[in-house]
Amino acid sequence: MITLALAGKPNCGKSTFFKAATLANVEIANYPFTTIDANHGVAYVRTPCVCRELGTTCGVCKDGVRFIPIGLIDVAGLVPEAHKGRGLGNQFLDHLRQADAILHILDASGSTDVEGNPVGAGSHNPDGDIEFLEYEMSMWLYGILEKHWSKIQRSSQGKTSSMVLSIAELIAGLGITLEQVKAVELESGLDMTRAQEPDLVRFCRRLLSVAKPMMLVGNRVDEAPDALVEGLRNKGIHFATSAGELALRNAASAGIIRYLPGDPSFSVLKPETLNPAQKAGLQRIAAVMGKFGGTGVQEALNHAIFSLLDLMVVYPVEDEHKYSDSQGRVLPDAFLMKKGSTPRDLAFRVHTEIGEGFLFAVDARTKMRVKDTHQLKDRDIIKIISTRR
Ligand SMILES: Nc1nc2c(ncn2[C@@H]2O[C@H](COP(=O)(O)OP(=O)(O)O)[C@@H](O)[C@H]2O)c(=O)[nH]1
Ligand SMILES: [Mg+2]
Repeated sequence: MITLALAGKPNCGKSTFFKAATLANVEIANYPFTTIDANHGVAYVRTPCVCRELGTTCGVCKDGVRFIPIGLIDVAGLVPEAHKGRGLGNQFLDHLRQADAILHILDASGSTDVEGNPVGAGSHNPDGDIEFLEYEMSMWLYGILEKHWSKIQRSSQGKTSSMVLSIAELIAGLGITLEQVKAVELESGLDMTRAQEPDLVRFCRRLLSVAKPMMLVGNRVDEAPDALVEGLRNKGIHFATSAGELALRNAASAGIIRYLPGDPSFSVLKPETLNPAQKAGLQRIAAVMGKFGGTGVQEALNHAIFSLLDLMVVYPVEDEHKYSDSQGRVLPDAFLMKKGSTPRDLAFRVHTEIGEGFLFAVDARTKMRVKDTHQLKDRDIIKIISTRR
């Protein structure tokens, strides 16, 4: 499963974001909430379901809104010099292995210092926190390379191509591929055999930006002074109120409001059940949503999947006329796939055996056969013909 990690200093709201994003989706997408361990969960990206466009109803989406599961990891908070073992040290970096992309959660309210200690809203400029995650990650990766560097040099006998292979082998477990190492080595123009510490640190930074793309989420925006928000705005930051999203999802689960994650606003269903404090709380959230176009939590997840990772949604079906599987379930699955994926890739995604027996595919919209080299498009509905089933 495509997995995102939430990283940042302590107290920026990672766990609140995690809770908000993983909690109430059980009912929304009717997908089992899986806690693989304490800080792994299932979140969802939001997309308009194709069923509406096809003039059918699928039974999976909610009012035409489809939620597709992704993995989410709430990574241990990190402090400056974590790569040297400070705070929880390298533990957070270990969690990043499984991540396809990273949401760097910032405390946009400036209520916490660089170590995450509470200092009062507006007292710490979050601008200074932006750099440090990339720095810590680069130094962590550099530390791994450095530890094995003399061995890498010896075993590759001064040949750059062998060095690249050895590096890729060493860091394969971090979710960094040989192709990525090769591409960054080529782009760097670096003579690996003579690389010095600053060269390698730069190399590590670039490699991480390719293998673990990162986006900035300015959380706690509900308590952020305007001056801080304005200062952060031109840095490509996505603002969020995780606490607001959590409250809304809880209220929606309780049937108090009507709200789907990612909606720009909500409506109160049972005003009579609210006490004055709850009313005021919801009004505060509504005001923040009005200002930022929503709570920002769903938007951040969607941005990571559809923009940062550039994934698309493909619907596999077995009956191209009814858009259903063999049991008559309409559009039961929606897969997130890399752009450039082919019908054969989709077949393997459905099942290894289906992939191995792949013959051809049919575009369910046009009922036309598509070649296995054909690149799938976003929102494609595809029937796979395979010798196996
Ligand atoms: N006002 C406000 N407080 C938040 C928000 N997100 C988190 N917090 C608070 O920030 C503190 C730290 O949150 P937590 O999720 O434990 O942070 P973590 O250490 O990064 O996991 C808690 O007191 C949260 O209630 C938010 O969006 N708005
Ligand atoms: Mg936490």
